[in-house]
Amino acid sequence: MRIDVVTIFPEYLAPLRAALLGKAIDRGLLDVRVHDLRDWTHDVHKAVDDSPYGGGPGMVMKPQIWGDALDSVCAGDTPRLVVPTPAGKPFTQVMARSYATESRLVFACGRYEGIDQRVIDDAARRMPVDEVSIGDYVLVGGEVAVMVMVEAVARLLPGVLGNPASAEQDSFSDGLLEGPSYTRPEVWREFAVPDILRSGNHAAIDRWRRDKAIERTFERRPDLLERLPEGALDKHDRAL
Ligand code: 6GU
Repeated sequence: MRIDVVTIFPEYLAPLRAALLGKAIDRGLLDVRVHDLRDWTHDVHKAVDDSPYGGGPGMVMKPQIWGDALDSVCAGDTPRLVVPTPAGKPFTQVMARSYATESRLVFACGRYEGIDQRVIDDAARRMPVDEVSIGDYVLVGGEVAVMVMVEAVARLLPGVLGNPASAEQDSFSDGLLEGPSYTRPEVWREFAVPDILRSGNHAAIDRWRRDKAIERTFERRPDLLERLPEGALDKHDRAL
């Protein structure tokens, strides 16, 4: 998969080349290209923003520069364009799975009060465009949101995770939060590992893990239980 990121802070995206994603890049599973938006400016000041029509605080990113940048980065291709914004639709694991099937993603990072809307409307005439938020809080710009989304997508690409079963067992893949995990020692600071996990009875262990997942989801994210597909809970689950 190829991922392009256009930003006025290219150095901010450096962590994408570290750790697991760095390894995926080195192994050729992922091609990440970060572009400096200011490369498409024409004036000596390399200005990328201007005051908003209609007044108000903050600055809006200029359409001409973004238009040229996206024309150049998307040239001859139809990638999916993702524009991070707190006003976007919420990013979810379902979207991460869908993005992981694309051959190309282009992320357009806005700063200030955002990008002139016509940039998004124009791009949408030629390619699929998503304005996406990573949660109900406000960041300074889209860069960190891009890192979040790229990490969520990249770990789903074939070969990126050492053990593909980890992606299948994630919180959210069955619509429930994952329950607690334990490793050695058996007792630590007076806390013992639950006996059942050492019983060797794998059917009972699976049942216990599912019970814990349901309890945790009920306590922390009751909204997720409401949204489970019909038939996702069996009789035992519903008795909890
Ligand atoms: Cl995607 N961008 C910005 N700037 N703030 C956010 C966000 C995105 N998602 C939540 N807050």
